[in-house]
Amino acid sequence: MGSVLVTGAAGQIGSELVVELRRRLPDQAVVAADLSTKLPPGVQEQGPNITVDVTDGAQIARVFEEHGVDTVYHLAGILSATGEQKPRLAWNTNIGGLYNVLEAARTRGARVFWPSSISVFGPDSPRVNTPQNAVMIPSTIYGASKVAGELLCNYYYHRFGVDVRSVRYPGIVSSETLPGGGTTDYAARMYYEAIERGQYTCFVRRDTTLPMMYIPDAIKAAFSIMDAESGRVTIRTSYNLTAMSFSAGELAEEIWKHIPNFECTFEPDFRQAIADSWPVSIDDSLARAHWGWNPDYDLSSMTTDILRVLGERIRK
Ligand code: AKB
Repeated sequence: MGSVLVTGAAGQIGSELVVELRRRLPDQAVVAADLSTKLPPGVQEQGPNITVDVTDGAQIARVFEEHGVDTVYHLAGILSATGEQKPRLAWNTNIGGLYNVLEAARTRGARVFWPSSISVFGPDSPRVNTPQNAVMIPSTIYGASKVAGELLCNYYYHRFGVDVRSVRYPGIVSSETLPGGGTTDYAARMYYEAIERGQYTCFVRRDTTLPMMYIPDAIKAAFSIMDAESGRVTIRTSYNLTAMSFSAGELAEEIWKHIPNFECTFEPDFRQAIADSWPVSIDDSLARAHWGWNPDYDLSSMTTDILRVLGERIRK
């Protein structure tokens, strides 16, 4: 039995995915890899953990070889807001890194999970209930790297038979590790600041509505598509995926139900234009039909759960 490699293990999804994988696969090595040497305690304590630069193809090939990797969750990447400030870094990391991972996977016959994003869509895509095959002309370098990445995955599947599977994540709301450098970060941050300080200045307008998902559902989606029988995963670019859509104002109102003194103000910055170019809701019927996608959380149940989890952590 080979090992499972998770790149971006210190990140928002990686830090929780590693813990879940180690719980699911007690007899298999789950190798947590990140550029940063600072891994969250839950990941750090269990091991094996390694430092990896995904843009270094020789290093990636060596890691696959040394650890006998047969499955990789390739999560390392630069998100939309940081991408606009550092476009070259975003392209090199997101596309160079994916290319290196797909090459290593091809050589070793490993399976690959790679996250795409709603950022593949742009101002010309229909914004409501955006279909799987809507026009994809994004306005960010991050979105461009996700479109190119989807095509690269599709190419490696059809040309070399690499079993690569992908979903287009919406904004992810997490409690363990807060997101960094994204446009949808305000959602997780609003919960955190509501508990920690009772006050938050949101960087998008009150009426900004985006597709979102609670982290347990994001992890469930990764496992569901990876567990699905190969023949059911007929889309090898990436699947549309969602759980809920809400505006920043609706999110604040949901938090007020639990924390009546919470103060939220709205001061849009450059991330507003990015948010305005993305869908407000997503049609994920193909993910539901092909491999049984079905999220567990809506805005109300997510809010109850995350405020409990964050409250317990902050009180400790
Ligand atoms: C971002 O905001 O950049 C990401 C995404 C939607 O892909 N969370």
